[in-house]
Amino acid sequence: MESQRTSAWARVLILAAAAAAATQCTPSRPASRQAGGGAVQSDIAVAAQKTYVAPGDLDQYYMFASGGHSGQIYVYGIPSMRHISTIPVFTPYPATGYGFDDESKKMLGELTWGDVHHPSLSETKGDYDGRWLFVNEMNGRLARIDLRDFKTKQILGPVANLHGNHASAFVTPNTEYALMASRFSRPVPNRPIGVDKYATDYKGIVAGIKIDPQSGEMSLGWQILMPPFDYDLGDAGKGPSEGWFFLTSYNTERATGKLEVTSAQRDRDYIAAVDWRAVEKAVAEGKADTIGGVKVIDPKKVPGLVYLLPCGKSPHGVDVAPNGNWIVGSGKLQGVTTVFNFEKVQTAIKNKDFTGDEDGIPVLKYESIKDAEVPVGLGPLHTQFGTDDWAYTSLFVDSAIAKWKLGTWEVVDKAPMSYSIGHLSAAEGDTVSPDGNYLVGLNKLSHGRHLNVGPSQPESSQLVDITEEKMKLLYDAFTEPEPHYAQIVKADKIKPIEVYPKEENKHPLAVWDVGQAGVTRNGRNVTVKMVAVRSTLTPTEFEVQEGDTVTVAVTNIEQTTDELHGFGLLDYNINIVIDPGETKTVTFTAKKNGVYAFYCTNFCSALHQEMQGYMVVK
Ligand code: RUQ
Ligand code: CUA
Repeated sequence: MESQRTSAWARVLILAAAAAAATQCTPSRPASRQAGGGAVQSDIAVAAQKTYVAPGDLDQYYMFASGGHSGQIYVYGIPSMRHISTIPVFTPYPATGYGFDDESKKMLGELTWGDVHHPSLSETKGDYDGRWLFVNEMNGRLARIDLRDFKTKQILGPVANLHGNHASAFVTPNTEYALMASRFSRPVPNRPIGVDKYATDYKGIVAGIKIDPQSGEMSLGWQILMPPFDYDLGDAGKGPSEGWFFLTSYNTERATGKLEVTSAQRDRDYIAAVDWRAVEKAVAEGKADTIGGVKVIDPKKVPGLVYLLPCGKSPHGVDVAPNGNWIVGSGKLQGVTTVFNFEKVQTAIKNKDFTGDEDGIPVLKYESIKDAEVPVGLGPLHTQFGTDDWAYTSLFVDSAIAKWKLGTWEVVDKAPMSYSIGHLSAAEGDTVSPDGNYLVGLNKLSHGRHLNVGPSQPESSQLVDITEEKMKLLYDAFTEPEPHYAQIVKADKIKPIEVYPKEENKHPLAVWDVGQAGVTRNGRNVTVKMVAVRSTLTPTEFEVQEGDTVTVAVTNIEQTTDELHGFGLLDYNINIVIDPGETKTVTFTAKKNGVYAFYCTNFCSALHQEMQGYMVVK
């Protein structure tokens, strides 16, 4: 087994080396110190200077990176690549008390694990507007983070009918919808039908999640019943293609079992093009059925909503270019990436230029809708965009980034990545107006780019300078596992608050005066209204009876930024953190009689160690 694995990787590496040798362009990167020489040293100096953010200075960009199956979002500054914050989303995080207080615990529900893949910043007219960040999760959920305070405010789902939400969140250019789709088909509604009926009785689902333009509140929009393919990635159309969603799919063979063989039979799979405005209209006209509480449209009964664009082979990423007319689809088992022309797609639809259908969904003729097959290299996955029509495609097998030009389709440069790049993210690189400047390769393996810590090697992402003709590697950074997609936004677009203003705190259990702090009892329910302010938690002691249901509501009455307090209760698995101006509650059952200490867990002042008290259980 072990030797088989090694040889597979050896093959990948040989391929990568051969490809690197074959390319005309010598990728530039800071040479290692061992290479010596004046010019080399100055290259390193240039790279160092470009990433060095001096003490007191701030980064130019925020990068929001998915944390994969850690369930979290990690925030980095660019160009320093410093990890500056962790936003807990689908997984408890004691550092901020997330998943311990009543509210976030309720939001997480039964699941304390999530698999985050694609962060999606809210947009206005196709540009990031700095309001919210939406993130998908494989267990059929979507979360909204408010960028006013970098906190998770809503988790929607698990959404009915849809299994394995990977092609998500990808909001529309004016944040009307976020996308969801099933990677795993199954019977809809879910019921125990054997896998032998997969091809006929299992269904895929593509869903539009409605977003309230004022509050950002997400609600179930609609779903489309799709053939049982694996929907993999998506993107929203913009400009001329605004109003459409594009989704790659693999396993259009409708195969089961060993997919690495059974799903790689066809030369072409599909990109599904969904006219979401038409879907919205059809749903409003009552053409949907309600399944599992969601409006579901069957395109066999309602034609004109979905079309299939053939795309080779086992496509992964699909990315709409800034001008909205080019749709780049990358077949991960190919050496080219395909560029489709949206105008041609529209013409083909009008002329019924179809080659067949899948469960009633028309398949467009490949030759009629493609503009180019760009020879980017082996294993193309994702494409990001820069200024002046530059496009950057990640190559997993080649372990490199290819730079090419939209319109001329010329590949002009390749930069090696260490190793096996997955996603890549350019500064505002999926908006209508990319910034250029920086690109980050989010690598799947790191192979010794950091100090050795054992069999699980630290993940590595690489910062690349894209201001010049040749891409230049600037920096290797540890990124929290498991990095998938990331988005990079100009720092001045994000305007976080300093404190929660007192006037905005409408919590029914908030107390703003230590004189009002105290304990009330209602039958077996005890409520402790507690005030946290440097350097006391008031009341400093309280008594309850064994078996009581106890709610501790802590208000941090500080109005100074960064003055957080914690409430940790020993032996109770409780730690909540309260930001200045916030009230949070935690509810638990007083167990075995005895004395239990509580204390402030967030270092807040010179007398932080004194910020402690006792709960006596009688
Ligand atoms: S995927 S390495 Cu989960 Cu976005 Cu492409
Ligand atoms: Cu309050 Cu430490």
